[in-house]
Amino acid sequence: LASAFRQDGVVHVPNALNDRDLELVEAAFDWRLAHRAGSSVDFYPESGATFLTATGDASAEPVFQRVLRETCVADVVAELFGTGPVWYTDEQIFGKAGDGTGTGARRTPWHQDASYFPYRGSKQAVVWMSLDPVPQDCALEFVRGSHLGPLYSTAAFGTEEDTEPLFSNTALPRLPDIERERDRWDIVSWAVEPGDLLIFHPSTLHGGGATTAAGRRRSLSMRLSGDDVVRVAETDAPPQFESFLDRYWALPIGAPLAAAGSLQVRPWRG
Ligand SMILES: O=C(O)CCC(=O)C(=O)O
Repeated sequence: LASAFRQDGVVHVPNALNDRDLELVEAAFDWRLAHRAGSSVDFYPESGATFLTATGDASAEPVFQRVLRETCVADVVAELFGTGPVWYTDEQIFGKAGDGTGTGARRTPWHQDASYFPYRGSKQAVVWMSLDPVPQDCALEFVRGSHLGPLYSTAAFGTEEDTEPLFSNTALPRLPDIERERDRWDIVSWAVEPGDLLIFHPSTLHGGGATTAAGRRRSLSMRLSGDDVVRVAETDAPPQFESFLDRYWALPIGAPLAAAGSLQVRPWRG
């Protein structure tokens, strides 16, 4: 699994969570949803479908600590990293649902999570967990191996052109239009059941995950990092982007991310 993660930048781990684990994940999703004020965006409201996201660092919350401590999520990531401790950095939820009549929630624009954050390293993992079954034709999609290629600018989301950067003064190259030339990219995806994990490097290009008009998908992503992750200068987002990132922005360039005092989840130091 670790060598697939290193090479492809994404792995599918079926049936990793049991029913009790899933209850914890659902409680964590619900907590972030209930506390999303100030950290949440509703995209494409004109479509009638639901497409919301919210981000933050809820690692002080007991329900998040239970997911991190009691389920295998952090263990699998520790195995992928191979050596060194694992720290929690933040979480993101997506809630998507069709309008129940004719319109599904549209695709998530292609993007790389790493361009939104001021740190880089090979030991980074986004653990994406869906609380609802995701059929193949609505799957989250990844460009295999793209975490080893260029880092592109952020995607704005919610705009007419999916490759439009969120910040206009970006120094990073604009995202390629992957959706218009899908044949040129090595795109992989998996149908997913609740309990499966999709684990990807934050530099892996990913997108997709539409829902049908009758469909609904609630996902929780937990982002974790290891001991080679450092604060870098080259980043797309300005320092005032997402206040929960302040402690990372405050680090000197080159400092290990762990110096920011994130929760260490393996070995557990809660
Ligand atoms: O759930 C989705 O539609 C997108 C997930 C995603 O892009 C992310 O977690 O970065």
